[in-house]
Amino acid sequence: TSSVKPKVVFVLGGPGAGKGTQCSKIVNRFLFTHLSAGDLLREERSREGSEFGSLIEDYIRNGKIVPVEITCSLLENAMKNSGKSLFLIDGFPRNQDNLDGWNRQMSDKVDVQFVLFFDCDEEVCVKRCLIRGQGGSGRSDDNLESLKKRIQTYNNDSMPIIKYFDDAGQVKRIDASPDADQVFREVERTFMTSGF
Ligand code: UP5
Ligand code: MG
Repeated sequence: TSSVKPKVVFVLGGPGAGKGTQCSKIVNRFLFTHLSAGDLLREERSREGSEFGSLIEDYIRNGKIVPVEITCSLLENAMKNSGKSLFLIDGFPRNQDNLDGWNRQMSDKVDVQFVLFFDCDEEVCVKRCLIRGQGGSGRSDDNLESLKKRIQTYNNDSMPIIKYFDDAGQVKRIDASPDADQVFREVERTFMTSGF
């Protein structure tokens, strides 16, 4: 076992801000492994024999945040199974329960480098998700009703976590409203100036 802890960058921002899109670009350019908490939950939802399938679907459709024990274990297992040591954790932690659970389970096992925050207007976020839904994303939460709940959860529960990290000087903010390539130029600059 290595004595060097895995390094983590948290990637946060509203629904549709572009977290997944930018993480793919980061992975192509830097030596990071991308772990989307939402993708891991959707995978677990459809896993044969999962005891959490219907719970996860209910939470996702209603834009609610799944209890941290489930999400954090999926993240920890994915980190272990990857054999890698440099991670983008996309879409987590998104409320106080997530942050507390992470601190209990993971904070002494990994080093969090910074928080990459994709800042994007609500209307832009909603529009992007609706367009994606119309294109057949298959996501049960890419509809107006779920999006209203996702936005509400983001404003009420996730923004305070971003504020907490910002007050601790850990946030690198990116304007996520330009086109994806333009956003990535800022992202690339951020990682380079952070030594990656
Ligand atoms: N797009 C991307 N960038 C663009 C740009 N610059 N200009 C124009 N279009 C752009 O992008 C969304 C869409 O916009 C795509 O079609 C893309 O092409 C386009 P994407 O990169 O997918 O944005 P992202 O921020 O990843 O949006 P996503 O919908 O994945 O965000 P959410 O945070 O809502 O979704 P997530 O999968 O993280 O979570 C879903 C649900 O899972 C949550 O609501 C919650 O119920 C549950 N969850 C938990 O309970 N706990 C967790 O820890 C995580 C999730
Ligand atoms: Mg995503």
